[in-house]
Amino acid sequence: MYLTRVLRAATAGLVAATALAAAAHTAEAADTLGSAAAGQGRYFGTAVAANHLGESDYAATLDREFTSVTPENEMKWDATEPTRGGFTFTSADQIVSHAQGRGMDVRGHTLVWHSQLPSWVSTLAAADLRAAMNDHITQLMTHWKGEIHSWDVVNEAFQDGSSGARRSSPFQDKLGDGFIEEAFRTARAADPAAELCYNDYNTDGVNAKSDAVYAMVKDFKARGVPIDCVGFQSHFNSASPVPADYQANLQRFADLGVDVQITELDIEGSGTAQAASYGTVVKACLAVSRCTGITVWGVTDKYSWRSGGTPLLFDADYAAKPAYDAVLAALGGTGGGGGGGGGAACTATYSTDAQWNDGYNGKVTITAGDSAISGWTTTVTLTAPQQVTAVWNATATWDGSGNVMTVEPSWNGSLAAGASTSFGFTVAKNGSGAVPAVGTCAAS
Ligand code: G2I
Repeated sequence: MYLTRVLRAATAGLVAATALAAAAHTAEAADTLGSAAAGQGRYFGTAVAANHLGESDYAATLDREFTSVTPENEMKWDATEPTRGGFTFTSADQIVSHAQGRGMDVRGHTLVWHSQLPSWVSTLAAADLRAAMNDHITQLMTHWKGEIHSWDVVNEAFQDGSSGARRSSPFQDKLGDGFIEEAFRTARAADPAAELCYNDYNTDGVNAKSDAVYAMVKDFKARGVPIDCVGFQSHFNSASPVPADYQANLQRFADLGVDVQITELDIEGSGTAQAASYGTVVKACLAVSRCTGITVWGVTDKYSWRSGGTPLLFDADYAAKPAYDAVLAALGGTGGGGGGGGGAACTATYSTDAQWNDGYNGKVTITAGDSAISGWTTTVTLTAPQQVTAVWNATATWDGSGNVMTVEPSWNGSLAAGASTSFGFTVAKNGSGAVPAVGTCAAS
């Protein structure tokens, strides 16, 4: 009798231990950016610099977390064809072979761009420039034929601001608008397996520049010019925050019949506010079925092109930041993998309270997840010309545009597991009937 009980207990213990191991394994599997993104049918990539691959923390973080790489500078024209016909692929090859050895995809960046362009290119006359452009595309795409999942064929060809015009460059100035189409046709012939992308910045929301790119892509699709994807660089900071219509903008491009990719994501800032913005971007991509993947523009703040703004997911010591936890949570991953903050999570939901002729009171309910939290933050994005005239039960700070408020608790930061609090705000409609958009909730 006693023996049977002991045996049963031991067997039960064994079963429990096995179940625990299986659960732990499952948790581990979704515990990195790459595996969590894969669970959503997406890749999660980073820009990589060949000269850091020898640094063990850099390589370990890269190899653990990411499933796609973009050479940050190594495939650009100045790196690959510094003199006419003198092709050098060594640094880029280092990145490609590192990626291939670990089953990662490679994004090619970039074939035709006005920047990091060796001076010999800009001295050529039109016919010669056309030949040089096509040769450059063909040589690079042939060298890595079948090895690149997406190429940024043309990068940043449109002007900032309200003109919707093409940017002045040797290509634009000497070959005219048609250079973009020609580059895509040459690219398709060189490696038919690669997705061909147009990539740009300040096109992340609906605006004059993204409208111009949209018109080009629509025209390309209508005329059968080969284009498969549009890259949204997504370099954000307080002066240029995640636009309220980010997801809608991705969706309208996807509706043209191209994939969309977030290609160079970084968001200056820190703490829960930065985390909330990252969460918003990831959720927007997941909400658009043709958003096939996200690339952040670097592994660590230490080597970011704007390291002073600490815009990435790992700090200079390779510790995972709150932004990392927010991304992982948005991807449906588990736990604060890589050393982050554990299970703190929250949700933010919007409702409209009182309404009157030219105004209304908005209410946001914050609810803690499965564990208690000690702080939370989210964003509320208004549509101009609406204006917030009062906020209660929270502290708000405004971005440069005056449309996005980042909200933090005043007294109500600590919530038990599953408990809720709310904050409110009064809005002057100023003639607009728009409804505010609430961003991701980030908890600490
Ligand atoms: O500027 C941010 C990105 C905007 N979209 C296109 C991307 O290709 C661009 O990346 C940045 C790289 O992150 C920087 O690393 O492009 C810059 C050049 O436009 C890169 O900076 C350059 C420096 O200007 C050079 O002095 C330096 O030799 O990086 C080179 C390699 O470290």
